[in-house]
Amino acid sequence: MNNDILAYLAERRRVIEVALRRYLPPPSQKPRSLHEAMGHSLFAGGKRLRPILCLAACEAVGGDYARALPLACAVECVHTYSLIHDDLPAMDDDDWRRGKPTLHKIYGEAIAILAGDALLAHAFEIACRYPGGKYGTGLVVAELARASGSRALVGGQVSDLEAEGKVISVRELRAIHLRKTGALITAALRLGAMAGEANGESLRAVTEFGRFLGLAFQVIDDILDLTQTRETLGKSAGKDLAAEKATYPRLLGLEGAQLTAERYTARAHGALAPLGKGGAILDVLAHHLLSREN
Ligand code: GRG
Repeated sequence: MNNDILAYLAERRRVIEVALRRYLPPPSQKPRSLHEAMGHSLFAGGKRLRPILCLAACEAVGGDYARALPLACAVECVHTYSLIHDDLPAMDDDDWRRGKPTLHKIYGEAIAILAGDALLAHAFEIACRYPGGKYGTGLVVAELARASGSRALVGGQVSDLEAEGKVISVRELRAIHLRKTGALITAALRLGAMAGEANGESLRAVTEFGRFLGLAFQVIDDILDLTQTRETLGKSAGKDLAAEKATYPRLLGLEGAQLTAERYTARAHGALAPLGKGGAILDVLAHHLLSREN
């Protein structure tokens, strides 16, 4: 099964890379520095987790994944913008991302900020290519906007920054993770399910799955930050401890955090029941993410 999932992931990554290259302005287009910088981050070797989940959710509800491709690529552009901005000196001040020096280290802060801005705008241009169906284009674009905004990704990032150096409860930490990490993962799944013309019950199931998968993903991210090297992660390790960040391992210990990730994955599994056999690929992906090393 492990070989099967690795082959599936490689194939999906290939489909997504081809589509992203088609949608992104070429580096030959002016201003070259900006388009080069956008491409540098977008093609630096990310796992493509969110777009893969988007395509898988479309298929899980019986749809043709090709319909979800613009939405999957739009989500990856939002995610990549958020990483570029998160790495800036004003935020996490990171030197490494996806195994390469961070964008501001190569192109300077101004271009890194602007490349992030342009990727965010570009995400919405791509999302508007979704032709609509049972769920109209306006509805899916609004879904992506909400997941990217002040009540989700950006708001979660602000709460995360404000929690640095403070003692917070597991409940408060979970609320941050649901927005900072979970909202975009959930949106990727929901957008895929919408492109697959999901019925109300299936859309609710995919949403519940996304919430628990997002939480499990972040807990594992916290564990990896403590236990892995920069070479394995492709980004700096041990940053959370240095920044006195509230994390699951800090609040629950490493073993407690691992158990929590397993519990969240079990809840994600449980949420898939209404999808029947269609949900199998989402289940396999959730368990694969639990044992990831980067
Ligand atoms: C700047 C608006 C704004 C938001 C930043 C992305 C983010 C929010 C913060 C990054 C720090 C962090 C550890 C976030 C939680 C987990 C996460 C998003 C990890 C990175 O995602 P992966 O592992 O990355 O899917 P790749 O590079 O594989 O795409």
